[in-house]
Amino acid sequence: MGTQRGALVVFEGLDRSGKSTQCQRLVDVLRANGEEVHHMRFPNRSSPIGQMINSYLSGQAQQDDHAIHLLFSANRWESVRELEERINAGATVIVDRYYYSGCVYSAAKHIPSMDLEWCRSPDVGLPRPDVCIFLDISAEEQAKRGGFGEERYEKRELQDRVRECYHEMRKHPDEHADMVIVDAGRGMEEVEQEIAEVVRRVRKNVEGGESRLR
Ligand code: DGP
Ligand code: NA
Ligand code: NA
Repeated sequence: MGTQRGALVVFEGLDRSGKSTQCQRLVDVLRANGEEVHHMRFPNRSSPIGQMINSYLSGQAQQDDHAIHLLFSANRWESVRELEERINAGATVIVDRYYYSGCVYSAAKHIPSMDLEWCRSPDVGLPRPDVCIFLDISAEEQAKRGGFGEERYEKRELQDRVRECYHEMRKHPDEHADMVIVDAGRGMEEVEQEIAEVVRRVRKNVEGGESRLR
């Protein structure tokens, strides 16, 4: 009998949604329970491609919008073997941003030659997660949480369009995988508990063979 594979859990959300904090807390809680967990985040800024992305996001470098889109995708593809190996070895793999971000941040630019379908295509074939936990936050709550950082996409108008694109993606669950929406406008612990509940359920489905990676 082979090793039971682990679950692939993706977190998505707007900037300032508390996504990275929640991701880290889940990783910590599972590890404290003695679970095998592998934490990844995209963009992975440590590789040469990731360093190009980092320069772009920080405003140090310019890139054509199509070119940067493909670099973000390549940055996921260069980690796919690591991701699959960890899952197959039985670890729960928790990923902070994935191809959903790849779609929506580019589609939100409203460039005619970059519609949602074009934006999705370079990521087609990446392992489809067992769950995508979408941390939803209203524009009002996002504004209350204080100013955005300095990075390229942290601007009110673009964030509103990103929010719309995420909701647009949810209407096509077959193509884009199911999202579980979590209201991230609440207190940290409430959000954390709901996420823990979702992850428990998903892992049970994986163990029972009811959730298949595609
Ligand atoms: P983070 O490190 O999670 O704050 O993400 C950095 C920024 O990059 C954030 O504004 C979201 C954006 N982003 C993440 N993945 C992608 C992607 O694949 N494509 C594009 N265009 N933007 C992305
Ligand atoms: Na950010
Ligand atoms: Na983040």
